[in-house]
Amino acid sequence: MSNEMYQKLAQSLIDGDPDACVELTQQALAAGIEPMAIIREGLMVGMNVVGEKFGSGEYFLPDLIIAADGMQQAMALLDPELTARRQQVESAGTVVIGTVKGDIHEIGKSLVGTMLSANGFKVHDLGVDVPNEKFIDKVKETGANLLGLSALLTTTMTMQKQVVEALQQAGLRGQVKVMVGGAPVTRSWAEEIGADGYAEDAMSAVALARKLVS
Ligand code: B1M
Repeated sequence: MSNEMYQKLAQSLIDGDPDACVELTQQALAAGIEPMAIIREGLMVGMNVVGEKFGSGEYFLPDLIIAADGMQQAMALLDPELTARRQQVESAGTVVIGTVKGDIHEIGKSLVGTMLSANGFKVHDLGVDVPNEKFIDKVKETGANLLGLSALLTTTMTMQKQVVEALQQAGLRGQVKVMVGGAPVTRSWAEEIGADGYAEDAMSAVALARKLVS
């Protein structure tokens, strides 16, 4: 039953049909499927196919935009459900998170932010295309102990390095752990730029965040 639902959800993104995506997400929730499973097994599977087709030249930018619209509308339904499952724990820490300068990919970063928030972290989400200084200012202002930097483009990953350097220059490196992620980001990149950790997806981001601030 749910396998078929996941496939239909993925297909709605591949077909560029945001209305069907929203309807299927509502149906999946009504059927009692866990929001994280809807994201992982349905939406992300479809989004990855769209990304592959774009990479191979079969799809064009409008196809990406329509798929992202479908996924964002579905996420608007899933976010409150994820938050409603909020763990009743003492504040796990304060996180500043954003997508780095020059990069407007929002969905993965927002999902990581939602999951951190649902797991007891106080999250300040700066959005996308965030200038380096804005990360620094927000860490100063909030006294955050964790900074999350998302980058989805090979061309913008370098901003993660620049932010780590800027933290150092501002004398804040000792106060805040840095977590990096995003499709092109790897563990070895995280090590190379002096970040404290790399997470592959939203669930592992929560586990890593807990480890880093403990
Ligand atoms: Co763009 N895009 N895009 N795109 N896009 C990719 C990333 C790409 C891989 C597609 C491809 O070619 N196959 C490619 C990048 C190639 C590269 O550099 N390696 C690409 C490109 C080239 C571009 C443009 C340059 C296209 C153009 O204009 N010619 C352009 C760049 C714009 C810019 O940012 N300056 C562009 C634009 C767009 C849209 C605006 C149309 C749209 C984004 C809309 C939006 O976010 N509001 C878009 C989309 C949708 C994608 C794909 C298809 C899907 C991204 C997504 O939302 N995935 C993507 C292909 C792909 O990734 N398969 C692609 C779903 C999301 C839940 O997953 O974001 O990976 P993801 O997040 C995951 C993990 O990565 C991780 O956890 C998340 C949840 O599990 N994670 C973290 C993410 N951040 C983290 C932070 C952490 C920890 C984990 O700690 C802080």
